[in-house]
Amino acid sequence: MQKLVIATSNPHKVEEIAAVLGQIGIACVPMGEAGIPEPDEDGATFEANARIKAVAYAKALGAAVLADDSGLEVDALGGAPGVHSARYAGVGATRAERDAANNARLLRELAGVPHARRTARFVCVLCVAQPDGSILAEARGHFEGWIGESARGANGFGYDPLLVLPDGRTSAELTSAEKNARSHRGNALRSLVPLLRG
Ligand code: ITT
Repeated sequence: MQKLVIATSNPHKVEEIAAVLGQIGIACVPMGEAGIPEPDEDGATFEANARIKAVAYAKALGAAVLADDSGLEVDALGGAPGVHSARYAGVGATRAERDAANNARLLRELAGVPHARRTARFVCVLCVAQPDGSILAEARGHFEGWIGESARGANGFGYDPLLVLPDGRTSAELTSAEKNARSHRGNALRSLVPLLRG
């Protein structure tokens, strides 16, 4: 079985990535508490930030790593929160508190916007870098829906309770297998794997 280090501080990402890659014989190793300072994610695009993370952690760990930069684009907000999704409502607090504050801000920003104009998508860009900083492979995936009027569902993380899918459920109402089968991250992983094999 091949192994890949997953360079993220987000345990939900590790779980989702490990589930999809595990099905095709790639074992995922979380980077753990290696004490490596988090690089500044100051890129203007998901691609730039995925590269910043992959290169920084690959060099620091001396291993090939996979990094994930992801977020939510809302059409009625000109693509916001976009690359600022993680810190949309500010920094500090726990991950769960940040997620709740981000969701509350998003609902406030969209107050009064009708369903038809609440189109949105999750975006995930994956980047695999080698210890010398070179990029081995990159891939992008999308997950389309609408922002609901209120949060629904207890699965997943982040903005999942607010992304309503064509079948009427939110992303947080999917099982993890259902989410991985259609999500931005699942789609990006399925595009990435042939590039890694090549
Ligand atoms: P790392 O940078 O350490 O990987 P992070 O959680 O800070 O962890 P990002 O900078 O890529 O990751 O920010 C992603 C943001 O988008 C964050 O607010 C997530 O909650 C949200 N997000 C990403 N994927 C998501 C998903 O599958 N479902 C719901 N929200 C998601």
